Amino acid sequence: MKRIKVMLGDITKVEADAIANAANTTLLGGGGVDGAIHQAAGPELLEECRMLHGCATGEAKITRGYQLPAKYVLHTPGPIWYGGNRGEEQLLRNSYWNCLELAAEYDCQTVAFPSISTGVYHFPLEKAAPIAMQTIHTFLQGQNTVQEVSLVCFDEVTKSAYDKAWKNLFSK
Ligand code: AR6
Repeated sequence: MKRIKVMLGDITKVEADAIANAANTTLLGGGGVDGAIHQAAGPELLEECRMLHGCATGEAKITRGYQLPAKYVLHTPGPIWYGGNRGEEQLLRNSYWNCLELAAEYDCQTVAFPSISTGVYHFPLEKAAPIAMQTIHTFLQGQNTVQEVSLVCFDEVTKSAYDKAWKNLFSK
């Protein structure tokens, strides 16, 4: 039975086949969850990232997880929020979707995401959570490789937004 879980936690500690990284287009590290993932994975992650020559917003690239409990990292630069008229919502959908397509291609059954774009990139949380939830749900319905997707929220406010989006999708 495929399912979507919302949890509070640190994604660098999650034992999934793949975790997503809210990266930037250079793929060379940064702050927030990106910094935490590079810190926990060790320097080999940056070495592999250097060979990828960046990534466009909404696209995704995969690396190994090195010292992380996760086998793979799905790096995706989410959109920077400019007010909503620059295709931000579609780009956020693309980030989730393209990570999941890569995960399926690499035979991952369990995937964990942070709240992409809602930190430094300022995508409004109340808009981002339903987009993430709907995109993951639609993807899961169309394939049989990925079985469980976790949204790993770093704070209670973020968790409440994803809990609400989950309820709106599943308890009707
Ligand atoms: N585990 C789970 N979530 C986390 C963790 C963690 N260890 N650490 C932070 N978060 P952000 P963005 C949450 O800013 O908005 C970087 O510099 C955080 O609380 O990390 O997509 C990149 O290099 C927030 O809820 O990502 C880019 O330049 C969420 O992760 C830029 O930031 C996303 O916040 C990307 O910005």
